[in-house]
Amino acid sequence: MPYSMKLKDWVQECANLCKPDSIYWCNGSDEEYQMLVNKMLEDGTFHKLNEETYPNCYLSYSNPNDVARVEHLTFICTKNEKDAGPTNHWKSPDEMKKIMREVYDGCMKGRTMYVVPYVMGPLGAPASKVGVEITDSAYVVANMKIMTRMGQKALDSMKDEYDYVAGLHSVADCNPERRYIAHFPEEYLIWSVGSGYGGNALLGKKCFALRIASWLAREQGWMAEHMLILELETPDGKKSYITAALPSACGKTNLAMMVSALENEGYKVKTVGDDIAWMYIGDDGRLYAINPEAGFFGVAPGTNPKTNPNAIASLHKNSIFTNVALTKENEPWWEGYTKEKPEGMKDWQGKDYSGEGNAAHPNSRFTAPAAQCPCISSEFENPKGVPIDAILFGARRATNVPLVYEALSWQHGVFVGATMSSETTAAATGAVGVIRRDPFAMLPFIGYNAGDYFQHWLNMGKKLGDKAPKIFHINWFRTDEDGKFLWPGFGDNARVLKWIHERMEGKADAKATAIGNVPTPDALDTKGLDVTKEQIEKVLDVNNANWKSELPGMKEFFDKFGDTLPKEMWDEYKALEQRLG
Ligand code: OXD
Ligand code: MN
Repeated sequence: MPYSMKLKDWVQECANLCKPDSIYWCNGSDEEYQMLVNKMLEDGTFHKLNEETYPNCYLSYSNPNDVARVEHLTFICTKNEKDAGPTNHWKSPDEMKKIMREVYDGCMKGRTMYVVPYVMGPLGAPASKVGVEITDSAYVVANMKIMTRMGQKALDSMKDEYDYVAGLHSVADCNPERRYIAHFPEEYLIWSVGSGYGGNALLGKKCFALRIASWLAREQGWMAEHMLILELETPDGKKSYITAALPSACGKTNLAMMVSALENEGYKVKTVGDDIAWMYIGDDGRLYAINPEAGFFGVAPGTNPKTNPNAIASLHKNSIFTNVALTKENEPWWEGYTKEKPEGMKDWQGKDYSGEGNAAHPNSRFTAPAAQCPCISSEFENPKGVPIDAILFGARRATNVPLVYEALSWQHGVFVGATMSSETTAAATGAVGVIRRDPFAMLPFIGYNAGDYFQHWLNMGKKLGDKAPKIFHINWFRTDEDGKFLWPGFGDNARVLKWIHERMEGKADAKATAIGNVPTPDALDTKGLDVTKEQIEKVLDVNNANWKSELPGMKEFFDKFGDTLPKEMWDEYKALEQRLG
């Protein structure tokens, strides 16, 4: 999986272009981390939090114009436009490089250029891969230390001097007019300029582990997905592994770290990953997943000891907070952390908080080491990964979409993934709460033509045959007429996992509907739950008339793909249309 230049030559080429004062190769040691922290404390990038309650934790404010992923400035630069497909922004590699070279030219004058080698995936795992990020941001280096296996160990993991995905990053002048997140998948190359925000700047995450990796995965016969990986221990003491694709800021971290409401019944949840899964077919023909990341870059707002005690425990030491508010006690705070707003806070830009509007930015984040998570699975570092029994697709939908349903086959499951739609969130700039199609929760992350991506999913299903995981769709966010959530969510989502598990064992009842198999109200374990039978019926309801109104949007989306849409997707569309009557 080679980049075309020897690592040292590429670093020199980048230095010639960006003209830094000095070049620093990161070794990944704790001393180095401390050195970077000290530098950032000195120049004001980092603010030290309360050492007693948040030891070794720091707060950083971003430029207010730079708080989220910028999908409109994110490009897939393939030689042929068709290879980027209708869901990506495209520019030819030559044109994009010409534009970006002008921004890069001399952008690191007066700065240090950090060379950050990193491994995505457990060390020594056959599915792991090396990346090297060049950046002028110490904040990025510190985050990469938490989010990846970074430093000398990555250099040691390279098979030869070409064995890496290359990523050049500079915050430059952080100008939204000169901000580009560009991918050159044919070259295994990423160029990012003008932003310091995680998803744009920590190049191991979205740029490599999803966009470039999805391209590689198609070439090489595996899958790179925007999915959490959870371990479900069942009363018989067995462990199942489930991946779930949900759009950004729709609760992947909460689901992955859930404290099960059914622990007493023996259903326990452990975390393998909260954002990205790399999946490959093992020697036994089953699908295995590794988490390429080593940390969590989680959405802070809404996270509290009730909604996600494991995240709160994970972030209490050795963590970085970005764009949260600051209390008088020098502790981080965000909307939903505590019921009452503390008095005398600074807001996410470090200004005295007036009490009006948000104190923390809606997309404020914590960066925390996965190893600190109390519920991290013992399989987290397993180089083989974990065998996947079920794949869930999820969305944030107030209407129409029931709490859970089971796809009728792998092919139907691919159709369910391809037609996913969800309300937009603050993780990307743009309007929040608008319904958009988000196939496989990968709309902003598929590094090639999404039609070819659907075909790749179909091909993987054929290879897996009867060993393919079962596919389900979940929606925790359905509301009643008054806009109130019908389902309690959080730990009670274990009740849905129980039904899914029992379906896989051939035990639980389901009702066939036009869209797939939905639990009968009695098949869902609602013992001890304070919801009415009517509410359960509502949250599971599939209304054919309403679902018919979903069809035109699906068709419009599929029409964009022309001949790159697999015929099977139209077959499934017609079958759904027919079942809806
Ligand atoms: C993320 C995202 O940060 O999806 O994980 O935006
Ligand atoms: Mn994500």
